[in-house]
Amino acid sequence: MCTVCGCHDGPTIDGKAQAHGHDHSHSHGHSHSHSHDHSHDHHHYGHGAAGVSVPGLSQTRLIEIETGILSKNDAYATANRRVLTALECFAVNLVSSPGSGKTTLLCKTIEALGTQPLAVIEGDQQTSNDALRIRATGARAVQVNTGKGCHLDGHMVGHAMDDLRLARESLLFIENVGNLVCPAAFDLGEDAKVAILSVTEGEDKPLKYPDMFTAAKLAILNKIDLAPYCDADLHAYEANLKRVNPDITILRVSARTGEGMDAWLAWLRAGLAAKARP
Ligand SMILES: Nc1nc2c(ncn2[C@@H]2O[C@H](COP(=O)(O)OP(=O)(O)O)[C@@H](O)[C@H]2O)c(=O)[nH]1
Ligand SMILES: [Mg+2]
Repeated sequence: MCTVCGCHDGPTIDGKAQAHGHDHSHSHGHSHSHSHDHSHDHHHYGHGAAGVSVPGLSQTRLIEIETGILSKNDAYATANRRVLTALECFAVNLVSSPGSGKTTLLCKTIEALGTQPLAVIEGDQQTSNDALRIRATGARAVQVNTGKGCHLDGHMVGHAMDDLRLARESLLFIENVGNLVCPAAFDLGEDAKVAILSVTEGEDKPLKYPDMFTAAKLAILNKIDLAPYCDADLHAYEANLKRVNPDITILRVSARTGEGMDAWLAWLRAGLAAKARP
């Protein structure tokens, strides 16, 4: 049970409960702020050494819990990474808020990649909608439903990878649960987190959710076809992304019109080539 956001176990893969549960009680950074014109003593969530405040739990205990959860996750992620390296697979973890266009981009990417071997792991709290959308392109996909969970973890992805029986030199796309907070903290064994930020979300989102954009190697600024209709300032999006992560690569894309897709496909192909053993 998550001490902060209430998410807990109960994941299924293609509707089936996972073969064995794992005790997964984690705590991760989560803060809120509120304006008030009165003064009293109270917690400001997100303050303190643990970066979070939970009534009844000390900062030391919170740090112990978080460290335990993340180190367990890291062990699963390391095992996944070993499998991916042995298979010379390039894996990307697509992270974003809900509705930024992850599944649409994936479907267009799969069509554009043609015969390139690939597979997809879909993460959502409920429904198999996205796995069905991916399978409609002819690609293999498994759906992980996280139930109350707010992110995929290394253990779920390991099971899904087993189900997919990945081909050598293939691409693995992992579409994480739509959430700009929690997935940032969880390594899945991927080669890169790719943050999708659509131009309808507001230029300040990298500043509000810096962990996600710091964790990502690549940011896709999606839905640029809509930029003229929502007064989106693409330079401001890019400046804010660079402010939280000066090393981030940014690509302007429209999954709808196909603009920018070539650069994204080139980025994927370069990643795959870099995984090949000499
Ligand atoms: N105009 C426009 N709409 C897009 C684009 N990409 C996705 N969408 C739309 O955004 C909505 C959410 O897309 P979806 O792929 O389900 O987002 P996800 O929740 O991140 O997987 C759908 O209505 C898509 O058709 C884009 O580049 N331009
Ligand atoms: Mg989706």
